[in-house]
Order: sequence, then structure tokens, then C-alpha cells
Amino acid sequence: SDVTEPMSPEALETRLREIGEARYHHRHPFQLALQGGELDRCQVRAWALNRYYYQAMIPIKDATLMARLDDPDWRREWRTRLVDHDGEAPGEGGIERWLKLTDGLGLDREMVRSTRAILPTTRFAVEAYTHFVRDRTLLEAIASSLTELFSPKVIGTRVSGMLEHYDFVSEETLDYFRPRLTQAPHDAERALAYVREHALRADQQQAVLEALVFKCDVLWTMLDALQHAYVEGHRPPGAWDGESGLIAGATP
Ligand code: PQQ
Repeated sequence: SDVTEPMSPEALETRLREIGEARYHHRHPFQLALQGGELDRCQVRAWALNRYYYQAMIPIKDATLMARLDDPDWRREWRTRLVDHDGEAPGEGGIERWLKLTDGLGLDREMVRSTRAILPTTRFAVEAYTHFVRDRTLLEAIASSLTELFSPKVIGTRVSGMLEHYDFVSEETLDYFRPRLTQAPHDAERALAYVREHALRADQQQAVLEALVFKCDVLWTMLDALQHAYVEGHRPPGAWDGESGLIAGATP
């Protein structure tokens, strides 16, 4: 229900956590299949290939957000997110570690980095996130990162499930996720502190709740696209064919 009277920061946080419990991608059928060992190697590869685009765009999203922060203390804090993903030197950072995952699954690096074989829905969902952060208020932009409050739990379940069920993944190939278990809680706590401090009016609190719903929808939609294309078998033209090439069809 809509926020009509301002809530306490505690009550706002409770509402945010309820949204995460109900709408975060830990409930998505594709996530359940991934962690439950129900996917084949091709479907796991499709997940890693598509999710690469999210990883690649996160630092661009965070650079856009940082450019709007007029407080040097907050910019300094937000900067660590860029370093986490881009590293301090070539060969380091989260994007590089994601490529180790796609390497480990036997995907061609050039194909992955080009993003040309990802699903159109993946592209649209990730772009919607970056545009949201660019176009909405700074408060909404920061609130949209709050899904990270819920990521350590889903990452833990995903990693242990994948290690248990798939002989084609190892701890080394899933190395991407290890630092996230400390980075994500830290980042989410800071974003939550910002939101609790700045969302004081009812309309601001409503906007914050809607920003989190929006972001849950981004993540959910990315998994819907994988389910449709690679579990139910409705691959759109131009999407990765499950082996090495693309479906026959015109590419730009
Ligand atoms: N979310 C952000 C963000 O919104 O700024 C950055 C990240 C996430 C990551 O770097 C992640 O690795 C990540 N991973 C998961 C996951 O594996 O389930 C979820 C999320 C998230 O909740 O948005 C992120």
C-alpha cells in the first residue's frame, strides 16, 4: 500500500526487506533449477554468458551514479565499487573474474566480451537499470542498489548447489562470488544508511520502495529470458545457439 504518512527509518527498512523476501530472484524458477542441479552445461553457459552483460555494465552504472554525488565522502565510498569490478590493474577485478567463469565453462572470451549473442531481454533489462540510475533522483538511484542486501544468501546457495551438482564447475571457476560475500554486505549497508538518512518524507519513502521493486524486476526479467530461451527452447534469432556459434540469421 502507498506510503501516506512518513515512517521511521526502521519501518522503512522493514518494508524494504519484505519486498526483497517476496520479489528478489532467489525465488525465480531458473535460479532454483541452477542451484538444484537441474540444468545442463549448455543452460549454465547461457546463464554465465548473459549475466556477463550485467557485470560489464555495473561499473558504468556506478560511474553514472558517482557523477551525481556532490559529497566527496560519499564519492570516496562509492568509488570502491568501481575498483571492485574493474580492479586496480589489468587482469584484476570482478569483470575479469566473471570471464574466468565463462572460460571455465568453455565459452569463447571474444564472443562473451562482444555481448553480441546475449538475449535481447538481457540487454533491455540491464539498460533499463543503467537508465534508471541516470534519470531518476539520486535517492532512487542509490535505493535501486539495495537488492544487494539479499545477494549474499542467494550467492551462498547458488555456489554450494552448483559445486554439489555440476562436475563442470569448480571452486576456482566460481571464484567471482567469493569476494562478493563481503563486498555486497558492506555496500548494501552503506546504501541503506544513505536511504535511511535521506528518505524522510512519505513521497521519498514511496519512491525508495518502488526503486527496489524496479530492481527486483530487472533481475527477475533476466532470469525469465533465460527460462524462456534455454529451458523452454524459444531462442530468439541471433541468440547464442548453446554450442559455439549463433543461430543462423542476420547479424549486424
Ligand atoms: N548488484 C549490484 C548493484 O546493483 O550495484 C552489483 C552487483 C549486484 C554485483 O556485483 C553482483 O555480483 C550481484 N550479484 C547478484 C547475484 O549473484 O545474485 C545479485 C546482485 C543484485 O542483487 O543486484 C548483484
